[in-house]
Amino acid sequence: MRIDVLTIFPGILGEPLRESLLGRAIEQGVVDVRLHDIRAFATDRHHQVDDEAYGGGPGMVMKPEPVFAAVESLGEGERRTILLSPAGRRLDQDLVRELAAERWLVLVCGRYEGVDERVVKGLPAEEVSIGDYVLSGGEVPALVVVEAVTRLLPGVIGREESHQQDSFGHDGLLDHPHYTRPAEFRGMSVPEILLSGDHAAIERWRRDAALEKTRSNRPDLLEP
Ligand code: JD8
Repeated sequence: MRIDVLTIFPGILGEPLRESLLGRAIEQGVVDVRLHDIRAFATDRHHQVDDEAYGGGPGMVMKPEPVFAAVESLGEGERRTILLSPAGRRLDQDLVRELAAERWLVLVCGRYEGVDERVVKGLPAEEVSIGDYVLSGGEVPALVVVEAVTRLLPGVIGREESHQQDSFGHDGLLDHPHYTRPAEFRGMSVPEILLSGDHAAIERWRRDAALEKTRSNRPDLLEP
């Protein structure tokens, strides 16, 4: 899969993309992530990417021309263009699966008060939000999309990191609690059953514990 990320702060994404699972996926060529500096597509003397809001008020708005020029520099082809925005469709694992089925994604990161609305209408771009809290720009949301999508690509997750049983897998439950050595830590013991070697009993315990954790922490996930 190819993912192009358009931003005025490519540095925010550079290092995180080189680390861990994501770094390995990129190195193996499973995903081809390309960062583009929107400022390089501003044609005026000062490479201005923002301007005052029509209608007045505080704060600046990202200009449409450099964003369009950056997107158009990518060439043609079947792709989904996404603008990260607090006004967007909320990202969940269903949307992540949908995006992971695409061949090519273009992620546009705004800053300031946001991007000129003609970017949505004209590119066109779908708006996606990673959640109901306020961030300063679309870069961290874009990184979230890249990581969530990349994990689902064939060959990225091995036996070690199996996602068949992950939280928000197809069963829609939170994950069961996990324990590792030591068997007792600061007076807290690992549940006996996990030390028993009885794999069927362990499976039942994990299923119950996942259900209980979901009831307790996220009852909304159990509603029909
Ligand atoms: C893009 C500018 C900041 C947004 C005024 C200053 C996503 N879940 C999310 N929360 N926040 C964002 C996000 C915030 C952004 C931009 C994404 C571009 N800002 C603006 C409007 C209110 N602040 C996001 N995805």
